[in-house]
Amino acid sequence: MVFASGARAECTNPGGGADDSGPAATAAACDPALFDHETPMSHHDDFSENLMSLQSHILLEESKHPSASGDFTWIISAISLAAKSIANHVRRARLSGAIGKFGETNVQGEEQQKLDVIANNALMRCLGTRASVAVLASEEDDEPTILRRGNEGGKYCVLFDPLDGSSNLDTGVGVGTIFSILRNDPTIRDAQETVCQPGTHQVAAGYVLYGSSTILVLTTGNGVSLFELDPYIGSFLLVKEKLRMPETNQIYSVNEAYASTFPESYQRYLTWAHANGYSSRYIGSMVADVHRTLLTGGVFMYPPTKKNPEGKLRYLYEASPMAFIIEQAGGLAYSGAVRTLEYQPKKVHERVPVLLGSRAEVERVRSFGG
Ligand code: AHM
Ligand code: MG
Repeated sequence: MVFASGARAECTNPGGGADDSGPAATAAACDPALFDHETPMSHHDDFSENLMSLQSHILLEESKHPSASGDFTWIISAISLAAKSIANHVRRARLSGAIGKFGETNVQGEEQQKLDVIANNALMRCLGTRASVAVLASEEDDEPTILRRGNEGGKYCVLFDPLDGSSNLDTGVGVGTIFSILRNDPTIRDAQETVCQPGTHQVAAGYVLYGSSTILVLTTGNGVSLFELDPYIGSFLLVKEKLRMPETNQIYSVNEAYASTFPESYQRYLTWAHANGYSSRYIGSMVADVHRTLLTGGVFMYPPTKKNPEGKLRYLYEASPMAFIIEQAGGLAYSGAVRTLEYQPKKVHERVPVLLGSRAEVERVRSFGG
């Protein structure tokens, strides 16, 4: 098998100052023995002409902007490192006794799973050491954490849902981390106000899917890139750039058990879809459902329900970053009548309705009235 020159480049420039893989992984990547195996590494053959790690990709993107300081690369490397740690915990969860409830509820009244806490700690620890991070806001924490003020170098706020869909962990279903990166305005003293920015202000957004493989999807506003974690070398490798989602597909993804309490417009759409040969796909884990929608097209919806009249999903670290990704891939995303990215949140844990997916299919849902 031929291993791409990009892999060798990793060895000569393993970190560029922002290594996310750690010495062990770098050593593994540079071990010539690894390059000689026919299997199991022969899967690289499919894209061996363009073997590029997440870190190299970000460094390359930054090099196109002469004013870029590299701070952003450090943040992505922290997320990547935390994601690898979380992926390991998720994969070994049952063996290591990490399945099950932690025994506390978070600020939103949801029971925390042990892995929610593990994932939150991993992200807090990795991002907390990055000098350019001013504020961290997590689904699992009541209030955003202020790490440093603007005059102390804090340029960015990072918001995340550490382990979305964690109530599914017992059954081995795919779960994920969702993140959103915003600029920090040093003139605003209040952390809550600082992070309450519309999605259009995002510098970057992404998610990590811990499924049959570990996938990282990222946008910095210049298209969507998809990376897959190669467990043999410990790096996220670029699989697809400028990903475009299908214009349309006859698939809807929604918890249909709540349909009788959806707004009537959604009910009318579902009745129409039933009569027109649609398929339904719903995992109940947003990252997995959105990822499938991104790749195969259709719509994902979490409308207002009787139980959650505002919608269930949180704006800042669920709806907004997913909307950024979907729009960058050519799709559309709405929260009620407003384009999700233009919504102005008022609270860190605010919930909104979500409708996102293929352009034509989202427009079709909206044509039923909402
Ligand atoms: P979580 O952040 O507490 O895990 O909840 C969010 C999850 C999403 O992943 C998913 O889309 C939704 O809740 C599923 O909700 P439901 O079980 O009501 O269909
Ligand atoms: Mg969540």
